[in-house]
Amino acid sequence: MLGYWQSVARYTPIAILTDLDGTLIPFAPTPEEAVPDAELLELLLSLTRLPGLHVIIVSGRPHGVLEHYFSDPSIWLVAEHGAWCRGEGAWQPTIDLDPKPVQALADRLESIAKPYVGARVERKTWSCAVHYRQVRLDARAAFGVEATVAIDEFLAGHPSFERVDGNQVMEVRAAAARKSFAVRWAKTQLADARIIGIGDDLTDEHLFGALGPLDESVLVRGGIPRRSRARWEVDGVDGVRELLAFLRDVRSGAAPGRLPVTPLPPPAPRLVPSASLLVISNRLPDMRSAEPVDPVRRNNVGGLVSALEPILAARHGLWLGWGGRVVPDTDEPSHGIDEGSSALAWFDYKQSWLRGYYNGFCNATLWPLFHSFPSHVVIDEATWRSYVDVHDVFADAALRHVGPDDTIWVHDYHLLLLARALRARRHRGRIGLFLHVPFPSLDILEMLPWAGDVIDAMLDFDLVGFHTLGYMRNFLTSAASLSGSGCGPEHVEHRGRFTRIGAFPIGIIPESFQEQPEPALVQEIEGLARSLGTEKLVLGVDRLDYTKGIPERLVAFGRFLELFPEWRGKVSLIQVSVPSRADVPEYAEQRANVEAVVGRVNGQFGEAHWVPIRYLYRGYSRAHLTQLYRTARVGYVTPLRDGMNLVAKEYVAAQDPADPGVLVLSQFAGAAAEMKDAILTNPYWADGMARDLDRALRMPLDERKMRHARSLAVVERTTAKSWAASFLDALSECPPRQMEP
Ligand code: ADQ
Repeated sequence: MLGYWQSVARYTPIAILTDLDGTLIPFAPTPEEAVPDAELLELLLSLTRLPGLHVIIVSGRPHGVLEHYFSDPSIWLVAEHGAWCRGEGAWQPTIDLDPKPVQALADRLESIAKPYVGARVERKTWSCAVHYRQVRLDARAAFGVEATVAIDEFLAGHPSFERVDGNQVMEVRAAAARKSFAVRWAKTQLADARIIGIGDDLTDEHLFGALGPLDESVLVRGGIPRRSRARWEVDGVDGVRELLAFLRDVRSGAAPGRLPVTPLPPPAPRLVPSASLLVISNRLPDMRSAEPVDPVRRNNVGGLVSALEPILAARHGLWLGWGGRVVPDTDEPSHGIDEGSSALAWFDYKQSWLRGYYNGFCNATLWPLFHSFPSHVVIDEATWRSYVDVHDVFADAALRHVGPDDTIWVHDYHLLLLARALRARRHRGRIGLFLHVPFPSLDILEMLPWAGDVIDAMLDFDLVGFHTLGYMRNFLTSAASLSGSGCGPEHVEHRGRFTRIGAFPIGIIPESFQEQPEPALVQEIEGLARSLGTEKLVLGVDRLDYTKGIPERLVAFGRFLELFPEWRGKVSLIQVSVPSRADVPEYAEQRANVEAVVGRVNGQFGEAHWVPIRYLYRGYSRAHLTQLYRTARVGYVTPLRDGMNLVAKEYVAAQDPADPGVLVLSQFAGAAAEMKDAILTNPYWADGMARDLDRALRMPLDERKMRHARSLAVVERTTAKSWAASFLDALSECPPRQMEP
């Protein structure tokens, strides 16, 4: 651990983002009495004098107070939980809201507080806090009722504000002001900076939650023990100061003192006590119909099921969706509940829904549109109408299972209008959407005649989550342009509705790709490799879909054999493609196309003792996939566009750390935003892909080990479980919706 923290301390550039009260200085009976001392100022300045190191104080205090305490411009400041920041220049506001209403609330709270000795109202620009620590115990209840009535009335008319209760303080503040803003701001000001976030209270959890896989989060122990997203902890203000001195001394080459941090175990998913949780996806994880079970679908949702199951079980939750059976339009679709390890509420589709909604608008319009394939996009008003209508079916089905205040988590592009349909049925509870596919740029989205409607309906969700910051930015730009909404860095405000926007990169359950395989399975995969007459294997694993870039990959492999003839007879590519949407004509075409390229490359280069490409059109069990991943020297994951791409993470998880393979990853997969130690490649350029493959095959062991260790750290940090927990945490923090009477 000492060596690890020494390497953290030497990293350049580094940014220390630290809270003030309870972290750098101890709490005092009133904020005015908690003041930075000379020793602290000297410690902070000695850090900012070191090249490549920045100190940013991130506090809930008013910006004027921070300015007064830290006038030296080398210390950067983020005040009022992210509403103001001061970097190289003058103070900048980060939110665009009229502060007058909250100031009027502060006036009202002050007049309520007057007769209560000890009650104090603290004013900030977009917030006000009511402190009642010093109000006599027997007067607190009466004061609390009066203040709460005033605050509730205010919140009913001002959806951009929220109430946050602290230790003997109630605060009303702009919902957009979050300490997570400080992380994004630091990353834009200081490109490639590694962040050490330090804090003690709940608002610091937003900061910890926004940190990337290479950043460090440090919880300051002192108050009531609580669950935290932090990776490390220190003991009180003294521990923080000791840590800062350690960082300074290591970095400046002086003899460091004791390292005061200890590791914290990763948090268990928070199981928010609530009546229930309803998860909705187009298709249910397990089919109750008599159809043969499609292994990909099972595998595909496997991560989702394992991530969501404990949460659903603890909250008496339910998963709702299409059970997989289709009935003629003349029949009444049936519905029911299957009780299993998690309860599944299913209903049947009518034939016309499958045609118009699922194969039509979902798969022939939204899928290519969101993956930026404009030439594949079909625009058809009839399928759009079907899409709108099926949302009513889903909304009615949902309300059979939840009360008006329950939380609903909706998945993917099939259900973008669902919050609107639920609000129309007076659902007040929180509704979140997670989009598993990319969100395109505005110029692509605008191809859709109903783009404005779609965006407007998405703003009826309380939280919309994406895999990456890039998709999130595309959404914010589209929302601002198509619906004229007001956008902050992490929210959209439109017609009195407030929608939080966030990036929640999905992960896998790494352990399930690290189990020891049965010896028979090892032999089977070894036999497969031997039958190809090769020394090294390159592996592609995908659903057979045009977005996955399979023909392009095979063409690039042919090019690789042309450009690097020394590899002929020594390297083979195994491409595993699982059937997908085979009833859509375009997908059948894709299959024929892939088979044609395989034939061409094998015909051109193959020899009696060596097969260049082995194409396997089938699904495999997880154990088989794991062993294939382990055997392959290169994971060739080159989609033309992909929301995340879990195969990239599975490949990394399955490697032997002592002799790992190399991941060659498309720069257009969402995973590329996190997996910076893969070899990133451009799937549209065959020669570039060929050279990247050559480089991966020649990579020395030391470099392979180093890149793999860093990629594995990413895969283990953001798992399927932490993804589900952080989305639900963020959803539970959304201010409740006020319904119009
Ligand atoms: P998919 O487009 O299905 O998912 P991906 O993330 O790669 O893409 O997941 C595919 C899953 O299917 C993997 O778990 C893989 O192991 C499995 N699989 C693929 N081929 C298989 C085979 N032949 N046999 C067995 N299993 C196979 C969508 C988005 C992605 C996003 C996920 C999750 O398109 O971008 O990563 O959702 O949000």
